[in-house]
Amino acid sequence: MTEKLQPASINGELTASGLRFGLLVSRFNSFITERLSTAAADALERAGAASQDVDVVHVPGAFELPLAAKKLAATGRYDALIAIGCVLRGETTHYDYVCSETARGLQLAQMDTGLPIIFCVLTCDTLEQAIDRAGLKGGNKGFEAGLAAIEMARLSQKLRGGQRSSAPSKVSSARKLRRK
Ligand code: INI
Repeated sequence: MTEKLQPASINGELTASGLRFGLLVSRFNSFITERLSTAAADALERAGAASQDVDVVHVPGAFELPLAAKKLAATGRYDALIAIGCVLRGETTHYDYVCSETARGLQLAQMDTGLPIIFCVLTCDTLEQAIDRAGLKGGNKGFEAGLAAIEMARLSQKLRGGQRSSAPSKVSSARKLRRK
């Protein structure tokens, strides 16, 4: 009988000690974006990041996030960036342009530079929906973005170095952090 195949598992651990992060925060709808930013920083801190290793950069609106992200990435100082914004649907098509260009620009910046850039831009029809995603009913998307930044930073380190591990899954590690 042949043994069952046991593939090697490559995971990014949720340990942030020694990693450097940049948070890009849009001032537009700051009532929401500041809550997301606080929760993202909380996730980084709980996972062991040090204050001196986390920078916060403000931009006017979500549309400005991609350029600022690309410039921060080019400094070579960071292991991951988190782009934080909140776009609320208005009565014109402005919303569609801001959403699509912000998402496209951030993905381009991430692919061009090879640095993980976490997409923490809420795109909502109403302020109520945004509030639910920034700390109330739906949890906080900023905290999730913080965890994603740590995981992608660690995974990128491994994929650069070709290391393998059988670390615990993302889900179990995330649960442990939330219990702290
Ligand atoms: N920017 C946002 O981050 N959220 C919005 O909801 C928004 N709306 O609704 O207009 C918004 N517009 C500003 C935009 O991001 C740019 O800052 C502006 O167009 C200048 O380039």
